[in-house]
Amino acid sequence: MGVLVFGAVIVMAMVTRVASHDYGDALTKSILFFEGQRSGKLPSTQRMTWRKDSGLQDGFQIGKKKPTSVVSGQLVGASPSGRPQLGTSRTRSTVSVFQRLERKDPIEFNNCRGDTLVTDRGGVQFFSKKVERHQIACDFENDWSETQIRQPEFVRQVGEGLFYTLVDLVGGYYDAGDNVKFNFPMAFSTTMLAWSVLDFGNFMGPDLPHALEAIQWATDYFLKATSIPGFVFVQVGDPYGDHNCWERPEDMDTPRIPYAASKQFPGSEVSAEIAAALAASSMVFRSRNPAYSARLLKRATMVFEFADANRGSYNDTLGPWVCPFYCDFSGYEDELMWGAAWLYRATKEPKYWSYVEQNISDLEKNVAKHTARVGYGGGSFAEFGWDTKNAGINILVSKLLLSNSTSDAGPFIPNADKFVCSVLPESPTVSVSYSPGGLLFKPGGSNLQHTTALSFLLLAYARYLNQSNREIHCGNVVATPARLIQLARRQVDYILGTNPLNMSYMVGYGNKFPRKIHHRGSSLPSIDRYPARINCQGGTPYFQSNDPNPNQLTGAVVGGPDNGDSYSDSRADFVHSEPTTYINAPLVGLLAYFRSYPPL
Ligand SMILES: *[C@@H]1O[C@H](CO)[C@@H](O)[C@H](O)[C@H]1NC(C)=O
Ligand SMILES: *[C@@H]1O[C@H](CO)[C@@H](O)[C@H](O)[C@H]1NC(C)=O
Ligand SMILES: *[C@@H]1O[C@H](CO)[C@@H](O)[C@H](O)[C@H]1NC(C)=O
Ligand SMILES: *[C@@H]1O[C@H](CO)[C@@H](O)[C@H](O)[C@H]1NC(C)=O
Ligand SMILES: *[C@@H]1O[C@H](CO)[C@@H](O)[C@H](O)[C@H]1NC(C)=O
Ligand SMILES: [Ca+2]
Repeated sequence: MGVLVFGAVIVMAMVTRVASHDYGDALTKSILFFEGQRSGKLPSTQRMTWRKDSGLQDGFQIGKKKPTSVVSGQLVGASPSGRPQLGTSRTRSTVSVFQRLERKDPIEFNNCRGDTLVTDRGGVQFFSKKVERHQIACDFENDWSETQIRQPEFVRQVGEGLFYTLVDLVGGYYDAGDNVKFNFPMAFSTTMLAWSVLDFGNFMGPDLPHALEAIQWATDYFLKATSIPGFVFVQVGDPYGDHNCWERPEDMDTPRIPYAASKQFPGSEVSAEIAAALAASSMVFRSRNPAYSARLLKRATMVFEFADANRGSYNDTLGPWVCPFYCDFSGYEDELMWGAAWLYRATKEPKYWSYVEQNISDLEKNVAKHTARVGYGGGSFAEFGWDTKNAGINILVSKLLLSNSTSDAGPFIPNADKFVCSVLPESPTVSVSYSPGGLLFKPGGSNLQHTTALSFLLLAYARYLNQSNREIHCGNVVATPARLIQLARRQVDYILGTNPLNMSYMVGYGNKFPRKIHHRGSSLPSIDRYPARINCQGGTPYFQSNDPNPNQLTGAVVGGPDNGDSYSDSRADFVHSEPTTYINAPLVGLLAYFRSYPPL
């Protein structure tokens, strides 16, 4: 016993003596990762060259018959890309949907303009004889009424908010290891990239231009996704079709259905998060590209207005296609508040401040209402991620309040303090857990998303606190800004390799890192090496192979180890081996800061 304790002390001493990480190298890579996730026409400056153009028809597919690729029979071995959070387990409804996809007979029906629309491939692809480019097929309000659809029960299954028109939706990012463009997490990742640049851009050195490019790759796409007044595209690609295949994005032949929120089919969480992303990004580009910045801000205000005026969750309007992938668990109220907070920062218009101030007290209730079943440990003020913005709102607003001694703090600063006390391991009210090796854990898959997002908030808040000479009291425990920064650094160091396995969870950083990540493009040979098409099922042997991935997705941070610090490096184990854009986005800011402030 005594010997064991002694051994543990030695290990800990050695871990703390480990040489400082090369945060600059990790920063470069963390941004490079976004190039590997790009959809659309790649520019000549593309550095991750094994990736090629893809999704060039996104938004234009309707009216063009494409070869079908969904084959009858068993599912490919590919597990669906998964990133549930909040302790919900992923629902595997894939099989029943697969049967739905197998349906052979097309369905014909007329839309409000009299165009004949034919569904194909089991009702997931739509064709119109008369739809013109860039023109809305018909007034959405009058469309999809059941009397015009010959088989309403089927179309309901498909999703009533299904949108069919031709609109340029080329660009944006694949969220993770699959080829769907999920705008909800994409927008959150963009907001976090923008916040990273706003707070830590000065520390990015030669990587700053690349961070700006990474933001603009998303905002250019969001301008397209919100280009038709009254509509906000929330997703491109039928996720079931996509997840049934293991295909390179460059070979994609799965249905690229665009889904949109509208007045009649609200999607306030996605719309408000897109507004937040556009507003935050407008601040990033304000001095660098004033015309572009103004465009982003104008669109942000319009999209926010749309989200607020047509309140509702895309769960309810597009549920069959957005759940169980990026369901809205926490409700849309937090995104409205978050969008308003970013718009207040970007415009300084008092109406946005009143919006935040007047609604904040309801937020906790609202979120509690939605998440009673899921059960947040410690209250919603402690939550931050693509689904729940609460902790982020409090900390974002605290910056404004702490620098403004005349204003009343309201619940924001106390809530931000409570957030810190829910994360600090020595706090009496800690609600997260830590692995024996020191990694922060929260329930739900893809754990490093929690680690990076919460660490980002700790660092950002520490700097706001320091500027106003504050420290936090968690019961009898005093949390200084320096302590918050130390904890955030500890988490980043763990990710980079200061952990019991000595394993970096960032692909391409250090010598020991994940080799078999759950990522279609990375695990299949690149077009350069294998130009022939690899179809839907053709990728299965690569998915099942025990070989390392042929293409290095440099900078990708995976879901991470389990809560016993083990990692199996298995492609099928998507909860642990899949990278996502929202794991990396907050990490970009953290690495920038630590690059300039290495440990003393
Ligand atoms: C959205 O759907 C999920 C899964 O069905 C559910 O758990 C969640 O409560 C829903 N969210 C809202 C805001 O209704
Ligand atoms: C927020 O406050 C405004 C008044 O500023 C009110 O009109 C609006 O309904 C509130 N929004 C929510 C989501 O409760
Ligand atoms: C900061 O204080 C000034 C003066 O009281 C006030 O006009 C302004 O709205 C305050 N800003 C915030 C974010 O409270
Ligand atoms: C805290 O503020 C002091 C004084 O402005 C500054 O010198 C120091 O660098 C700040 N520390 C951090 C971690 O920001
Ligand atoms: C990790 O590195 C430390 C220090 O170099 C070493 O003592 C330990 O055995 C390594 N652990 C593993 C699992 O490789
Ligand atoms: Ca939410």
